[in-house]
Amino acid sequence: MSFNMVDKVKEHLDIVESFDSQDSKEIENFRIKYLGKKGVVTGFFKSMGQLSPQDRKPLGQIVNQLKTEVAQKVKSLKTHSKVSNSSSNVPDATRPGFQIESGNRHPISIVKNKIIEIFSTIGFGLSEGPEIEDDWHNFTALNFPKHHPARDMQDTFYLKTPENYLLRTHTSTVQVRHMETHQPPIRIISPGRVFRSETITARSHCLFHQIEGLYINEKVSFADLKQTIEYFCQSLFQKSKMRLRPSYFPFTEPSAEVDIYWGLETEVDHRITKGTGWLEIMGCGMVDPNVLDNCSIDSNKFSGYAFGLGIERIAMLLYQIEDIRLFYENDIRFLRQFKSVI
Ligand code: 2NL
Repeated sequence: MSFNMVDKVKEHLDIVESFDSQDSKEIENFRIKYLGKKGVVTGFFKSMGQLSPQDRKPLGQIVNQLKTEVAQKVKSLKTHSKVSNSSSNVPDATRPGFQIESGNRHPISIVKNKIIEIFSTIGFGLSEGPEIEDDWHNFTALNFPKHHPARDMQDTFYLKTPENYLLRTHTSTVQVRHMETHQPPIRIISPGRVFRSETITARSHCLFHQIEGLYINEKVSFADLKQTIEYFCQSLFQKSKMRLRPSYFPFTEPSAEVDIYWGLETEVDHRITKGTGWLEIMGCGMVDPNVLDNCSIDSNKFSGYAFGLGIERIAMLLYQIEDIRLFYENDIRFLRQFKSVI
């Protein structure tokens, strides 16, 4: 009896060897015919129960061989198979999945990292801090008068609980915290998210990205500030012509706005510089002695400069992005256009 069975299995081995198909449906039927619950292989195994132990062993071996060969056959045929064009529209679960798409660094992050890198080459360290702040670190320590308009609910987000907390409106808060806990020399830059309550138009956004810088030491002068900013503009924009215009901030005195000469070569240049060729890119100044004293730094012994810039604006200039809302939509088709080296 077992001889008969072994011969039968051998016949199947021949059939399996010569089976060929590129049609996924056909291959699947072939698999089920042999390896399915009611398939040929299972049938052989079941019938082995009635055999004597010495008959069972050789049959077991050859049925196992059949099982392996069917599995191998199915595997090799499937790698070259095509979706069946038979009437069934059951999806073929054996097809390879969709290729996983890789993401892209956000242009805001690319520009932020580039600026951090430029300042790190001249000795500036990185300092980061909380987005939820108190009045002292956001306003009072920075020499904002008690009733300064920036403190209004219209401009600043105040938290309901805990009371008297707010979302920082600039990253100077981080620098105040750094000064409170370190003595000069201090040389840091502080990138981060800042929040403004822009209630004027429904569409305006409330979140921006900013980078501020701070240098405090003995005998720091306005000339040091100017030279650092020149180095920065040259490194980021490859443009060396710049000018400083007098300005005002509560936390610096004197204060200035920095313009770079962008040029007037293209139509876009005319539009973004409003026909002047000049572009405002950042604000800066000498740290007001009141601010130093508020942060336990002796203003008779030390002086310093500070500067701040909005990353969105710089990214728009560098990449010629005309609409700021594109930064917040995370449309992969937009993001893909920016290649990061960092
Ligand atoms: C701008 C102008 C500026 C500062 C930020 C600063 C920080 C401390 C002390 C003094 Cl702790 N100043 N930061 C100074 C001048 C300008 O930012 O247009 N930002 C977007």
